[in-house]
Amino acid sequence: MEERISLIKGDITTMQVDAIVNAANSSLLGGGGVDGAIHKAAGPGLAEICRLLGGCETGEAKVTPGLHLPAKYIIHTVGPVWKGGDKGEAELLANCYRSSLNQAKQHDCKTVAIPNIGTGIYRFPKKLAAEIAIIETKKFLESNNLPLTVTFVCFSDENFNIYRDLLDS
Ligand code: AR6
Repeated sequence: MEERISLIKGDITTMQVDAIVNAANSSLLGGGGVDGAIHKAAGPGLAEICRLLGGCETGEAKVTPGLHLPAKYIIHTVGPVWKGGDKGEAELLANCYRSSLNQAKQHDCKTVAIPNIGTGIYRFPKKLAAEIAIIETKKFLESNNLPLTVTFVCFSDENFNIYRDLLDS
């Protein structure tokens, strides 16, 4: 299992993988954070394609081509806005990982990179989000042959350190 999960600190838009995951909003029309960076790097064609998808529910995931990105596909998922923890946020975030990895599998992706969904503008607590990300990814990889590898891409030192400690333990 260990060799199928890796961790790096960096910008997900530069990842040379079959698919990157985007932390989008339910309109899928773009926004700030990693979503803004992905739309900027993929080019204006991405918003045009996303407009045709009719939005996305929280916890679900939809796929577009990567356009100008090195990645072949972008898997857009919508994390929950953190409202204190008693609004099903943890289960919704787990659904983001399940749906995204399932889409990767359906699209025959061998390599996938995932950012820290929900932990920016949506304010999901970072440690809990990392625990959910790692548990759900391990579970999925244990019962599926694809994707072969998942790379967690952390933009901040804080998230990188949280993931490193959890993956080491
Ligand atoms: N590469 C990797 N990770 C990044 C990058 C990047 N280039 N840029 C930021 N991050 P956020 P959310 C990290 O706010 O909390 C958007 O407006 C960032 O440090 O992007 O799910 C959407 O349209 C943080 O750890 O996503 C939605 O409206 C993580 O990505 C809303 O934000 C997620 O932070 C979604 O909020």
